Amino acid sequence: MAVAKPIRFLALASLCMIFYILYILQKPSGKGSLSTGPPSNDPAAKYRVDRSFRDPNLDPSGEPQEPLRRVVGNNYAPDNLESERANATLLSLVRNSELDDMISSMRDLERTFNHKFNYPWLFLNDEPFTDEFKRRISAETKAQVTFDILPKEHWATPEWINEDLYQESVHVLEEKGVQYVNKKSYHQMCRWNSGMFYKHPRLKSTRWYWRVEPNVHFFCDVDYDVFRWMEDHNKTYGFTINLYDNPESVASLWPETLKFMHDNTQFIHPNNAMKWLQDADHRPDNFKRANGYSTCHFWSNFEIADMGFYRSPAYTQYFEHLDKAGGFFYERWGDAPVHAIALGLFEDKNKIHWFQDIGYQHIPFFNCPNSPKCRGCEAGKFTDGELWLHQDDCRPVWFKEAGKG
Ligand SMILES: Nc1nc2c(ncn2[C@@H]2O[C@H](COP(=O)(O)OP(=O)(O)O)[C@@H](O)[C@H]2O)c(=O)[nH]1
Ligand SMILES: [Mg+2]
Repeated sequence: MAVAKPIRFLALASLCMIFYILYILQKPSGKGSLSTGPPSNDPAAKYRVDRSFRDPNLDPSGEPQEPLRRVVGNNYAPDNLESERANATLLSLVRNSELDDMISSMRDLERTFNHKFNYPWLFLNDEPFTDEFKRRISAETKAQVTFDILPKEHWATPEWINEDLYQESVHVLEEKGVQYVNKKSYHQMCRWNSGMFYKHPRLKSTRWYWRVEPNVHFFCDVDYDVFRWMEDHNKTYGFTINLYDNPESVASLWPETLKFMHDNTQFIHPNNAMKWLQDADHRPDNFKRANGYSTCHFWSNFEIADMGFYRSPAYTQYFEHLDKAGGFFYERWGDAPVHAIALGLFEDKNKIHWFQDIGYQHIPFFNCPNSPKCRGCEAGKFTDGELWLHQDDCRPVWFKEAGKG
């Protein structure tokens, strides 16, 4: 039977339409879609260590799982001695000269979190804080604020560090382009953040800390008590950003770690993240130049963590071993890779939590979720710097090895 031409045309057009609709429904798309693939028009894709990675921050997300403790009546009032606050503090090591930047960080954290929960702030410095610093900082919160100086012996360069050898190493590492290596105080700061901060007398009986640096930003309302969340969900360490380090700054950190492990196998956790630490596939050159360590670490300018971990025999002995080896000065071992390696070896990887919901920036990187609780950051944006900086994002490897916590 012959079919009229207009009818044939209509049938063909309908078929095309059906195929087009099917194509649109299947196609992976950008922000807010429920698809699982990476966005097709992503200019950073060629720099990513895993090109099939789709940033979870593109997809709508909310708060972590219940139980979540919230403000009810005066349960978190600053002067409530029976408050529901955990044994925790907001903690900043900071210089007098960073006052304006510190106030900026503090305003963001007070606005998004702490004006509700009123956790105390502790400010530490290797020099006495000025009156102006104390006055202007105290005006930014209704929570308790404490200022203190570091015990001299916590900051001082250890006596076994040879000054000539240090100067020689600075010269070598400068040639290799390692940042800040000629600043002694930077080495001191990294060592202090690795093995000293939790020994400060003011923190003796405190369990939890949230590390806050000057000139960082917080973008999203956090309406539950993050410290109680860590406690309730049996977590040790919380992070937002996971990055590769400059391998030249940690060239002998992994070999020293192997020596320590050889003599201390009892400290290795059965559910460790060794595969993440030793991943050679995603940045093979880093792995090679860092002598067996991927250089991936939790970016430690943001940390919400249990100081019990650092006070454990495993970490205490590990830090002592590293400190004696001298790499905080002869190289530029950072507290971030030191914390990360220790966590990856001695802790259950399920106790490490990605705070997806805490919108955060420390120049030049972001953690910015797709959530109505956030303002001022673009969901899924990892950096506002050069596109090649995307190569430093090692979250895909952490998520693959350990999940999202
Ligand atoms: N009191 C004091 N704080 C320091 C010193 N060096 C660094 N810090 C602090 O240590 C943290 C890390 O230093 P920063 O300069 O931000 O290092 P970066 O983030 O690696 O560039 C910040 O909170 C600084 O305020 C120092 O010599 N004295
Ligand atoms: Mg910083």
